[in-house]
Amino acid sequence: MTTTNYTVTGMTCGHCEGSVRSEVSQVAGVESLEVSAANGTLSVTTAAPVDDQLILAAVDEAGYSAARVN
Ligand code: 9UX
Repeated sequence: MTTTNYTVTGMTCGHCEGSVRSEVSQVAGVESLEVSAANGTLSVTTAAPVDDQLILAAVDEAGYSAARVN
């Protein structure tokens, strides 16, 4: 398992979190994720190293902007 962390800008409420969760959970290989509007963070756990472009695109699709931290 690999956990990859991102900062996400623009989320301010629980519905924002839900939008990000909904999109990112559909990315191939994503096992679980944690998203926090309060902290502006997203952590994605995958079986194999994550494809950043897919995660970044999914967050963009939800209407927010992500940057990888680690
Ligand atoms: Mo809540 Mo987030 O009303 O973009 S959905 S602020």
